Amino acid sequence: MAQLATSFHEYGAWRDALAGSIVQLRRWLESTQLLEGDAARRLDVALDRLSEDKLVIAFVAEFSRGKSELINAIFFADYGRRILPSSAGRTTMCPTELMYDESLPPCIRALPIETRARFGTTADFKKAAAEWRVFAVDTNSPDGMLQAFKLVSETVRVSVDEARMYGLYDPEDKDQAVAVDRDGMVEISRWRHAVINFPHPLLKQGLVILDTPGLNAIGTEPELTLSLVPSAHAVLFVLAADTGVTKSDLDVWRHIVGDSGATHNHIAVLNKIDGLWDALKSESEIEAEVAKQVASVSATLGLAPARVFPVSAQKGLVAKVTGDQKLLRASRLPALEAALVDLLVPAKQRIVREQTQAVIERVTGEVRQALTARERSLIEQLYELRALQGKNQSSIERMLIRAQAESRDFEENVRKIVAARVVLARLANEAYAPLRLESLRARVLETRERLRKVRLTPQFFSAVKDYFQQLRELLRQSNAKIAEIEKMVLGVQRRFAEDLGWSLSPPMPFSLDTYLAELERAEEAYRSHFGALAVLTRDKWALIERFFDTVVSKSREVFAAAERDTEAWVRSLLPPIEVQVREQRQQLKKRAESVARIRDAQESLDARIGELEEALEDVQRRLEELKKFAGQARTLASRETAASVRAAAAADADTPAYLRVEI
Ligand SMILES: Nc1nc2c(ncn2[C@@H]2O[C@H](COP(=O)(O)OP(=O)(O)OP(=O)(O)O)[C@@H](O)[C@H]2O)c(=O)[nH]1
Ligand SMILES: [Mg+2]
Repeated sequence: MAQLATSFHEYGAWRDALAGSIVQLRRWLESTQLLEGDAARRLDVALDRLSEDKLVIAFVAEFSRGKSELINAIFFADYGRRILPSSAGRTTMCPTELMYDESLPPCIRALPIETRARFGTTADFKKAAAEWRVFAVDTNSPDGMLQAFKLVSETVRVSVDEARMYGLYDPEDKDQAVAVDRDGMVEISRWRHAVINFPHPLLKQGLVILDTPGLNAIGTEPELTLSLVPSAHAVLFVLAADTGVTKSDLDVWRHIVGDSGATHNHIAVLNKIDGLWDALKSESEIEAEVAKQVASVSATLGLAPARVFPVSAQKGLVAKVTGDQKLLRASRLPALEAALVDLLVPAKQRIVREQTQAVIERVTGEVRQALTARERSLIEQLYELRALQGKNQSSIERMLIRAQAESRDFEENVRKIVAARVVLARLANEAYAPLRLESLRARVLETRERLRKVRLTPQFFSAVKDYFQQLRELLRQSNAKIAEIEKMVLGVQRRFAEDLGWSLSPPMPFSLDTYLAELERAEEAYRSHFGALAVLTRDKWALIERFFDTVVSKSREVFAAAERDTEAWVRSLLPPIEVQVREQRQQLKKRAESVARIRDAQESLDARIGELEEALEDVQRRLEELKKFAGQARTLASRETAASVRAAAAADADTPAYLRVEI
């Protein structure tokens, strides 16, 4: 973990420093009255994003492959014992998130399994704190923690009917039929989901570990497939050397790969290699055996051999607890940890960097534009007034008339911007309309109605297909309006460029394509789960309905995010022009007023020139300061962590970095 800890710490420090530089920039903008409402909002969003930044690692596998043991070995060896329950047979019964939210005391929050009979996904229930049971965790007592963490393996015995109601029993599944006892009861998890809030150093840095239960859980808790696992930054798929890749392992693998659309952040772990250690075999024989298994896993999963890590979680944990370096090396755990760092940190840093840099560049760019416009106008005024020095009253009069005319003429531009605002508001409403939750709700109701009618017939599949089709159509409608808005804003900018010689940066490129892709992924997941179902039974139906709930919840999420992003984008379009118009209008007014005062001998020409010179110096100083702040933030943002440097070097050399890490 030392490597992970160092790397995370380095990344956390980078992120905090970056946030610090944004805070500084924001304070400076505020103190110099250069902070516009929209820019302030954007900086705040960037800061929130940095403070809520999470790195999620998901552990997925069939039951008993050693997911929980691996988590214990990688993250919790310092406690000197197993913290997460790990034992033969099914152990972890519900999806478990380990994270740290400092606004809460250390605790375990658990969502009762009974909520599965009700409408709503885990994500929906996350918003309803009262539905969760909260158990305190005493972090000073490893025994107490161990006791508390046992919660994730708690089970209850319920009747087959009750299990069916929760979508946890399928009579066609032979394994499940065997599990029914003489009284017609089956054992199911007591909890639907658990969130462990725990002040572990890595969790404090924003790491989130997702431990999942094996066996069928992937099929029965659709949220894992649709949301939790695909949004993880790294997915560790665990296999065991003693079982090899079984059919059920492959089922799990296909689901996670199919659902997340790519394997770029997937690692396969071939666990329990200690089973291959054999005192009667030479080291090279064992090595050859391991290599053979790795090659076979790599071929079966279609994953590069460098992405398959043979380890012994159990021996790794023992080695760390007892400080046995030789055993630790033999467990090969450090190589996996190094790979995790090199997979996770650089990818995450790149995303955070790009997002943050874009905001900083945009905001500082707009402020620079406004300041440069002010500078230009001051220079022009100074030029004019200097030319008046030593001139008679009538030239001053002529200049006043010209200044007043220019100020009046400029009002035309103010009207133009008001008109643009009206047009934008209309177009924006047309772009939002398809994204509004009401329009989604109408489609959902319609589809649910249809599903009820076509229940248990193959028409069911076309109803779901149409549902996705309609949703995509809504996003496309909105996309078309967004393109229209962009064209309109470019037109306005062009007019200002032609009439006044302004150079304005074009609107940020924006479309809803990423959301379209997300919907496609959801549909793909749906298809891969149910597309091959030939017969629809009542119990499969319960499963499908539950999956559809998750699809609805996911689409709600997608639409809400699409609407929020579109609104933010629309809000950012006119302010840069408005700021310049306001600025110029003020300058023109001031200029006419000051020439009038000079004419009336209320102010001397020299004094006014002096004032303007001071104002010019002030603007130029601010431009310098702005450059300094922007430069600082830029340098910070582009600083690489050691893991990123390694990853970049590896990309150059075309060899995975973790192959070259010294262990
Ligand atoms: N020999 C050996 N056994 C291991 C190793 N890792 C885990 N095990 C054992 O495998 C069994 C299952 O481990 P768990 O950590 O509970 O597996 P899991 O994948 O979390 O299983 P579920 O929670 O049921 O999904 C336990 O008895 C572990 O002691 C290993 O590296 N070597
Ligand atoms: Mg487990």
